[in-house]
This record gives sequence, C-alpha cells and structure tokens, in this order.
Amino acid sequence: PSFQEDHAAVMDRQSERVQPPKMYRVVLLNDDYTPMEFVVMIIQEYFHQDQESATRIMLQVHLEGKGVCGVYTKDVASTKVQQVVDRSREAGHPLQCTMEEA
Ligand code: NFA
Repeated sequence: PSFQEDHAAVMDRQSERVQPPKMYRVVLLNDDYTPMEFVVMIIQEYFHQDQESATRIMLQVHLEGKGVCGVYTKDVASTKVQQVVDRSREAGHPLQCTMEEA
C-alpha cells in the first residue's frame, strides 16, 4: 500500500482524529453551615456570574442539595474545585465542591 493509502487508513480511524475534550460539571453541594452570602461570593468570583445569577445558583443548591456552577475541561474543572475548597476552608466553612463528567 502506498504512503497515501496508509495515511488515509489512519485518518479514517475515529480514535486517531482530533476529538472534542470530555467536559466536566463543577457542582456545589448544600450544607447547614456555610453562609448564603459566602456561596454567592464564591460563585461570582470563581465562575464569573453576576450577583443575580450567582444568587439563583446558590438557592438551587440550598433548596435542591446541589447545583451546577459551570462546565469545563478536566484541568480547568479540577483547578476550580481545588480553589473553591481551599478558599472555603481558609474562611472556616465546610462548603463542598466536586466535578462530574458532563
Ligand atoms: N444551606 C446554607 C444555609 O442555610 C446555605 C448554603 C447554600 C450552603 C448553598 C451551601 C451551599 N446557610
């Protein structure tokens, strides 16, 4: 087989084409102790939401147990989880933040 044919065969294989990255939801979990205003501040600061949208997400977490703050590639999602958890512990709050494949 010619080089051209080999190349065409390789490019036909799905796993050898450029693939979109897996995406991950970053979610906040409810607890009984973290102040609502702190959660709103976290959502504004780390997930680039305005006060109204941040308040909606916070209330969803408070009322339904969890809420999605954003969807990111694996590296960005895991960095945000670490930043939110670190900032919460620094402030003495038990707020939990995790990621799940979208
Ligand atoms: N449930 C918390 C309270 O009543 C508020 C909260 C919202 C905590 C969202 C964590 C996440 N103070």
